[in-house]
Amino acid sequence: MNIRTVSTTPFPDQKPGTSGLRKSVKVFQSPHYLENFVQSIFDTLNCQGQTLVIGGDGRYYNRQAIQTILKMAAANGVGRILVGQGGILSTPAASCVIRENKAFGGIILSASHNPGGPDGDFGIKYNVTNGGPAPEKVTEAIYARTQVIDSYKILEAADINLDRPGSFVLGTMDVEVIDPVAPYVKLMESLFDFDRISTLLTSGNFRMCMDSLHAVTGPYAKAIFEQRLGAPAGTVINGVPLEDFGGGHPDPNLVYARELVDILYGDDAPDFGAASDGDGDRNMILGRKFFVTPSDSLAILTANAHLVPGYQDGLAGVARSMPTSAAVDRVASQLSIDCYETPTGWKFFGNLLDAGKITLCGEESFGTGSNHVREKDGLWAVLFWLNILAARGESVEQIVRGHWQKYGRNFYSRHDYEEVDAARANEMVERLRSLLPNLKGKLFGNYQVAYSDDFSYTDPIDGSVSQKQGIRIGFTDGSRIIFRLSGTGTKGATVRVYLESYEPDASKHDLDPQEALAPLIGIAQEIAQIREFTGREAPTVIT
Ligand code: VG1
Ligand code: CO
Repeated sequence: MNIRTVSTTPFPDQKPGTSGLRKSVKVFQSPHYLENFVQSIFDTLNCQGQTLVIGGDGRYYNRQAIQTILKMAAANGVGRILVGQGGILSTPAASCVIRENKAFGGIILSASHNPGGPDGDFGIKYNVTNGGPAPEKVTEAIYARTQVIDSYKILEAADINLDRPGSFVLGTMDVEVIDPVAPYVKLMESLFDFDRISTLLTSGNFRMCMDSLHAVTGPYAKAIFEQRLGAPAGTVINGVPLEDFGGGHPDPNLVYARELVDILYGDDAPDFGAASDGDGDRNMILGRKFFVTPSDSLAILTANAHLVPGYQDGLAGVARSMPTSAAVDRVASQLSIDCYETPTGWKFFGNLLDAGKITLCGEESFGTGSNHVREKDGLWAVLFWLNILAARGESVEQIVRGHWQKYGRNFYSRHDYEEVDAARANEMVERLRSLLPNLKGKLFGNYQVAYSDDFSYTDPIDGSVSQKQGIRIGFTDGSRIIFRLSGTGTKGATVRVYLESYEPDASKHDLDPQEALAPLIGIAQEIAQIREFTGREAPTVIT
């Protein structure tokens, strides 16, 4: 065996963010950059003789990175690697494969919703034995290692053919190229009423459109909706994964999934529309001329879970990230189950899921999931909605409006200021922190501040503490404004402003959220001086 030890020096910027290490492709292509991070994973975790899972969202540099990682894994004594055919594994499918094979962990290559291609972004993320993103103590240890690394090991060998299933040997390591879709489809079949959904999709009275945005879910969505459930060919659009996502921004929201939005708001619109992101863990749900906010979606899935076979025995509890609206809290209280509030990022749900404290969880950023894997799961959410639609025989809009009538409506919106000057964004947050102690009791128009803090989370299972997770300003009527800096962007800083108000009066549920939230939007500007610090008159993206 020809193992080469290569000298290297640390890169200062290899600290994982909200979801792994994300940088431009160009940064990842600089000599030793990928290798340093991968060796730091192997140095931090003892993978000797263990099984690992590898796959990615198919974006530019996925295949090259996988070949490098395979050779480094072989040189570092990994026992066996399962790799998705073509280098493909959606994030939830990777989580499923890690769990099913009781693997030690996995490496996922993705920058999720960030654009791809030679001028786009790339990313790498380590998932642990439960199939979920590594917790902070692991990512911090990997980062610490990147800061002192002086060499990495790599096997001199030819590339593996990733394009057909089969077994290979690399040094002393076994490599199995596996079907990336089949295990995931099997898991979905075990949770949802496929017969009932199939009856709906083939009835002739119901049409759906699934937009895979030329990202990883194309083959999964075609296998599930068109082949397995019998929806007509063409139900899945943009279903061929492309290395640059066709030049698009693979983020399923009203701005970036424009084609789908135009179809669902056009003449002769189908009954149901959905989209997913680069790595398949996000989802957007649309009815005919109707948008379901992700926060409402989580609440509605919770309220209707008893209609779905995999969840009909009840939910242990639910969780949402702190900026996600409190719509699900109302359902949880009605069901008398616990509702947890975690920092942004799926890694914080892992302990609660493992401990059996929660069954469903979600984030305002188009992420929903359950205890079936340890990642958020886009197609799972689409199937959950289809199962509810099939069981209730109502439209998406009817279901959402009925939900608001029963529980009240949590008006919600997120305003993003992307690619702003990082130093100024940090100054804005620092200034906000300094204001926090004096805000309580202050009046802004009709709104009185009930509390203001920088969110700190103590994990109820292992006691670990995560601080500075977002500035919260809560008002006496339950409204909230939250300020955070993104931990996934790669250019400058992205300021996120989250706005929420509660409206029990059904006669006011028709308001446009931007109108309903207008007073809070004004207060956010007044308190944070967003325009002054970002130099922007308006947000880049409103969701
Ligand atoms: C964003 C979202 C967060 C999500 C994360 C990863 O993080 O706000 O809710 O968990 O992306 O999603 P941030 O730090 O940019 O706000 V994905 O689909 O990249 O895996
Ligand atoms: Co994603």
